[in-house]
Amino acid sequence: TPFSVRRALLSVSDKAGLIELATALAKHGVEMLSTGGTAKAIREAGLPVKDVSEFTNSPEIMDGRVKTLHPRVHGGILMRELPGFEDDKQLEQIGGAPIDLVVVNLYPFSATVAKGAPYDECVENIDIGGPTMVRAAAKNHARVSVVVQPADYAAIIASLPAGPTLEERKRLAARAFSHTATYDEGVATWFQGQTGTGRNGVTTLKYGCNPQQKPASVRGLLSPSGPQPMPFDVLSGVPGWINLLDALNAWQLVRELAVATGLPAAASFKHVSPAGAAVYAPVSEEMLAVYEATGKDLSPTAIAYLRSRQADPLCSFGDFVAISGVVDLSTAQLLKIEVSDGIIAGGFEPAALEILRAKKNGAYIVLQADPAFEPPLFEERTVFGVKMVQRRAAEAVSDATLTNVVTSLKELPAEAKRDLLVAQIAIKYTQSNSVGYAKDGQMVGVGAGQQSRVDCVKLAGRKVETWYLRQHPKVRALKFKEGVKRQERINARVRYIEGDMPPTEYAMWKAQFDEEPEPLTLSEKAEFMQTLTGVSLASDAFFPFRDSIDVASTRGVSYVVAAGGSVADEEVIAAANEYKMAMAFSGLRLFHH
Ligand code: 93A
Repeated sequence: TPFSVRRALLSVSDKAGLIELATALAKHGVEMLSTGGTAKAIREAGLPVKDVSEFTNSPEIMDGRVKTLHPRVHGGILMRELPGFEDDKQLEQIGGAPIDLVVVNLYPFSATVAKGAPYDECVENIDIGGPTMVRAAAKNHARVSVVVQPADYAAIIASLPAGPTLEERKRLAARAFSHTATYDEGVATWFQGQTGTGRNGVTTLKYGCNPQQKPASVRGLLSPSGPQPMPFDVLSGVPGWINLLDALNAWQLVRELAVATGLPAAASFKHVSPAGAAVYAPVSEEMLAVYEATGKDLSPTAIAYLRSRQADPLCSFGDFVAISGVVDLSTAQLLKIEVSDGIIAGGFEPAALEILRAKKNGAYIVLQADPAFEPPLFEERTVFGVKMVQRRAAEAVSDATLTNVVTSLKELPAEAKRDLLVAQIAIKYTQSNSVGYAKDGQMVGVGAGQQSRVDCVKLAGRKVETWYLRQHPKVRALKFKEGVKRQERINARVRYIEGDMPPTEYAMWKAQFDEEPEPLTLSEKAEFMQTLTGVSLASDAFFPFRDSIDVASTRGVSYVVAAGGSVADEEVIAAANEYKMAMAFSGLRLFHH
């Protein structure tokens, strides 16, 4: 039911379109009440208007801080004209009169902040009276229309003299509450930045996903109990967007891995997927030599990181590191020589922190995670103007995912269980599709972000092959010239193993050695790969065909965990049986984006 508009209250900071609206209201005999500047503008246009101070019989005071905050205004807006209510009588008793249309737009708080105004000016631009009227009018949309932006004036003009219908008033009310909610969010966020420091404040990022995506920032969530802290403090450096995505994913990974295994855990991230991840396990002298880490004093945490970095040291170049516990001196010394972007950890020994802070001339990013932090159960993000909300993947990967062994071979030895857990937890934080191979508590091949499952299995399998062939006697025997740098040696070994260098590249490669190395032949590689066994493979969803199992069989896979639930399950189980693999169906899909 449309109501005829008897009385309107206009109080606008943005005066655009005001006179057109006031002209139409005047033409339809609507009485206009207005505040200082708005009244002045209407009056100057030669239209009749009553000052709110006259309506309330109470002057605007305190430089306009109190102008509409009066029972005659709020009674006039909130008054119900319904049977059984005596609101009209009560309004009359206080000398008020019904207001049917409220046209308000608020002090430009965000624009004031954006132009870099001083603190006091920002505070002065927090509108109090405006939102109060807007909320009151929106609440009483059964009778009152509320307009918060010039864009809606035309529709109001068109609706006169009856005024907007109930349906329209509801839409206007929804718009009004969205308006005040975002307005208050702007104020709350500003205060978060003013009053909070570190994880309790707003952190400006180096830039967003790309250098041209500026400005960029992060902050904890606003909540009914106040701004929430972020899960980390920045101890050194200025993180960028991707650094933080790496850090937040990597931290979750190592945290879950340490809980699941009871061991120190580490991860080495690149582009929001792990290049490697590992828990502590003893390393042989032979492996230390392959990893060029002989003769170092390595703590369990340092070994966990060494193993996470050495899964795929080519990919880990410039990584973001996560350590589940406290970074000790041994780990920091290991990191000192690696090209790396930053680290997140549960803590830092002072001497370790000093080393890390000095890295990259002080640009190395050091984040201290709060081990006790728990995120809310629901998470949201915006993509292309769409807000997406979901329950987060809160369920921990546990032994329970390994109880439904579907193959003829039923036994999963303790080491296999550990490796299957490590692999599942690693791919839980890997961009999908993903699969991961693990051995001895170490990821030895992670395949991320492929659209087909078998491509993941192949990609990660190629990494497993490279990792394992680095242990081949011919690779270990490569004698580099003096002065060839660490990363160059790493890359050169990988290219030697891959064996697909075009002539120009080969000439440059060869120049790194005193003597031209003999090639590593296909048959030598195949023969060596035969000796790899006991590898565990985890998939973030079911296998849609047996092809993935066929590929996995060439990389020493003995144990598999996948979600299961494909129409091809029987065929996949049969394939696993042919290769004498033990395979569990976890029933848990682990897609991650
Ligand atoms: O300072 S206030 O919070 N106190 C008030 O009582 C009040 N009433 C309206 N600000 C108040 N307003 C705001 O004044 C409106 O939201 C609008 O943005 C502005 C219009 O003032 P003027 O008509 O003097 O230009």
